[in-house]
Amino acid sequence: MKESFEHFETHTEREKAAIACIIRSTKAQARAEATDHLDELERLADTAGADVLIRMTQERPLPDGAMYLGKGKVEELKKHVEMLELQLVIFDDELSPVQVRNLEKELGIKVLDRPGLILDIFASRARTREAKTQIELAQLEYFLPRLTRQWTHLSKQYGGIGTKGPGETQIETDRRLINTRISKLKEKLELIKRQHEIRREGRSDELARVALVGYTNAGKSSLLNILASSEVFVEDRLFATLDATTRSVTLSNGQHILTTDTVGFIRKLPPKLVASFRTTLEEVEEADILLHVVDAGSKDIEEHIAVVKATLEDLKVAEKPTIIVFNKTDLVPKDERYKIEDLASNYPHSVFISAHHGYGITTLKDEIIAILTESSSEMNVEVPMDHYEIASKLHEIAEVKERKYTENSVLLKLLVHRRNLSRVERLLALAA
Ligand SMILES: Nc1nc2c(ncn2[C@@H]2O[C@H](COP(=O)(O)OP(=O)(O)OP(=O)(O)O)[C@@H](O)[C@H]2O)c(=O)[nH]1
Ligand SMILES: [Mg+2]
Repeated sequence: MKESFEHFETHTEREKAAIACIIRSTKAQARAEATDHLDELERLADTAGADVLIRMTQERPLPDGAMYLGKGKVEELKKHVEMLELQLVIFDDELSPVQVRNLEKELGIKVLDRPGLILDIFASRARTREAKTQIELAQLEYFLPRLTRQWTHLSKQYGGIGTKGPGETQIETDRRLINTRISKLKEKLELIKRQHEIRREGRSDELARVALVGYTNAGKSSLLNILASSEVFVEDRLFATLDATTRSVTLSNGQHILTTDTVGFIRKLPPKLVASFRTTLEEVEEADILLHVVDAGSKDIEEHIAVVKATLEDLKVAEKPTIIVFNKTDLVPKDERYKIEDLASNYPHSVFISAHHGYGITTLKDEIIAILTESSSEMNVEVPMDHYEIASKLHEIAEVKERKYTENSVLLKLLVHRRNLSRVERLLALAA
């Protein structure tokens, strides 16, 4: 059991799937919304390694307690399962353990819900020890309530599409074992967290920090690449990034800042899953400024912004200075430019860019400078000529507003971010 938790085997074969959701009202808007959500679910399924052959929807105000869909719809779905030889059905909402059990019994194939599918993608994409530990914990916590008195279901439920989850070989597993594993993983994460803290304390280059946040696929990694001339992994799939990557970025006033790319958010992500990413998202908690990247070419801009804001609130970082960065402006057709004007007036602290074309990047950097300046103070310092290296170090961590030379020294008027005040003082002490 213990060993099998450590390994996720990847199957290369793609599975045939159906996706389903209920539409809660008869209004056209509810129908359009459901189509959007199913489009996104289909992309998620594709990322996880399943081909969606059929979509099912049912208009009803509330899901059925026993099977989510009504009995007639489940019958219909069952016919499709047989005819199309489906191996999997994915529901757009979180299902209760009872619903999963009933549906699996009725349909005879694997049943997943949106959070289960997302977990599956995370599990197959996690690379670092930290991400793997976080995912395993999230998987166990998510599946534990679904395992009650259904131990023979463990393998079916745990194994998602692309991955063979923990416990596949151990049908005789018991809850106590899983709980022990959960506490072990929590300890491991606590240790990783402490290591992070130690690393942070030891970091001599305490620069201002900016974190990129946003809906998955908005272009966060692409933006980091253009800001830092780096080559972080970019892909037209959901959840390309799972680990935080930090790069140094030079602003137009010569100041260096650290910019971190983070995991994307998505609608209907249970808060528990977000919480399991706490260690990765610590970078967001540490940031001085958030760049909230939004795909301006999307049909669902407002909903994406709302989902990200709610997630930031969950993480208790919603109060941080934030710049909304509308990316992919190149995808907005010329005759829809009015949309950009509308967004600009609805979101006063926003910048419009195209990470592909490099458009708007200077304006974005200037906005960052402006926010950093608000939390900076002016300092007049004198650096002796024989410590000129200190003057150039100061140039990296503060903005030099004025520079005057005397016979033996250089006089600098600096604008120093509050985060760097103590570092400037330490540097000056070296020159004293
Ligand atoms: N047309 C256009 N496409 C873009 C732009 N920026 C990014 N993309 C594309 O959008 C897709 C997603 O980009 P990423 O940078 O991976 O997005 P992300 O926000 O990091 O996504 P996750 O890590 O999956 O959350 C890729 O196919 C990019 O090439 C842009 O300015 N214009
Ligand atoms: Mg990314």
